[in-house]
Amino acid sequence: MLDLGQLQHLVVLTGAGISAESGVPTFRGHGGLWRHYRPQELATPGAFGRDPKLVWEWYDWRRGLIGECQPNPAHHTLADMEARLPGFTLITQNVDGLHHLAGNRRVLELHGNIWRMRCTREGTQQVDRTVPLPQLPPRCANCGALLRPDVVWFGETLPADVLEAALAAAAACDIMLVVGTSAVVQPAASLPLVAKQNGALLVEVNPQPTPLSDYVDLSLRQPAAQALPEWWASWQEQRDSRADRDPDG
Ligand code: BJW
Repeated sequence: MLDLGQLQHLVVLTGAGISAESGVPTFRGHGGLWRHYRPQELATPGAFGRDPKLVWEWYDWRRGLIGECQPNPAHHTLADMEARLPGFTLITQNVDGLHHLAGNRRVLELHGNIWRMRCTREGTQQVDRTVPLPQLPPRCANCGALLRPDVVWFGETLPADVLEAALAAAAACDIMLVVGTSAVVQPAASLPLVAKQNGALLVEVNPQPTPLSDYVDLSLRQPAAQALPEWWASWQEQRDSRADRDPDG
C-alpha cells in the first residue's frame, strides 16, 4: 500500500486519454485520430510545407471540436491538487488547453497549444480562439507570412525550457501519476522512467496496458474521470488521519 500521506513532490503527466471523457479524440487506439489520418500528412513540418491549407483545415476542424469540450472531473481534480499541494507539477502532452480551463495555472505543455499560432517568419506567437478561422491558411498581420499552429510535430524538438523543467520535476518527485497516455511518443514517454530511476513511485491511470505498465508500482485500470477523484480523496483521507494521530507532526 502506498503511503500517500508521506508524499511531498507529486508530478502528474497527462496524455490524450484524460480529455477523452470530455469528448476530445485520442490519437491511437479505438476511435483515435491516427486511425483515420496519417501523421506524416498532417503533423510534420514536411506536411505543412507541402500543403499548409490541408494541415490548417485539419487543425481548424479539431479546434472547432475542442472548443465545444469542457474539462471533466479528472481535470478538476488536478486543478484542486495544484491549489492545495505546494510540491505539485503538472506536465501535459495535450494541446487542448483543458487543464487551463479547469483552473491549473502552471502547466508544462510539452507539445504546445492548439489555440496558439506562430509566425513562420518572425516566430511571434499569438493566442487566437476564433473558430472557424476566417482564412485558411491564416497569415501574420504584421509581415504576411504563414502562421502555423504552435504545436510540436513529429521530428521537431520540444520547447527547451519546458522540457528542461519537466525533466527536473521528474527527477525530483516522490511520486508520478501517468494519466491517459499510450507512452510511446518520445521524449515524453521517458519522463516516468527518469522519475523511477530517481526513486519515485509510479502510478498509471489507464484502462489499457501500455509499454510503461511493467515498470509501474500501481496500475489503476479505470477511466481517469473516475480514478483521479477517488485517488485524490484517498490521499486526503490518509493525510487527515495522519494529522489526527500526530497533531504536532
Ligand atoms: C484513457 C482514457 C480515459 C483512453 N482515461 N486513459 C523511434 C524511436 C523513438 C523515437 C522516435 C522514433 N522515431 C521517431 C521518434 C521521435 C518521435 C517519436 O516518439 N515517435 C514515436 C511515435 C515512435 N518523437 C518526436 O518526433 C518528438 N520530437 C523529438 O523527439 O525531437 C527530437 C528529435 C528531433 C528530430 C529527430 C529525432 C529526434 C516530437 C513528438 C511530437 C508529438 N506530437 C503529437 C501531435 C501534437 C500536435 C497535435 O495535437 O496536433 O503529440 S503526436 C500525438 O502523440 C500528440 C500527443 O501529445 C502524443 C502522445 O499521445 P498520447 O497523449 O499518449 O495519446 P494516445 O492517443 O497515444 O494515447 C491515449 C491513451 O489514453 C491510451 O493509452 C488509452 O488507453 C488511454 N485512455 N481513454 C484514461 N478515459
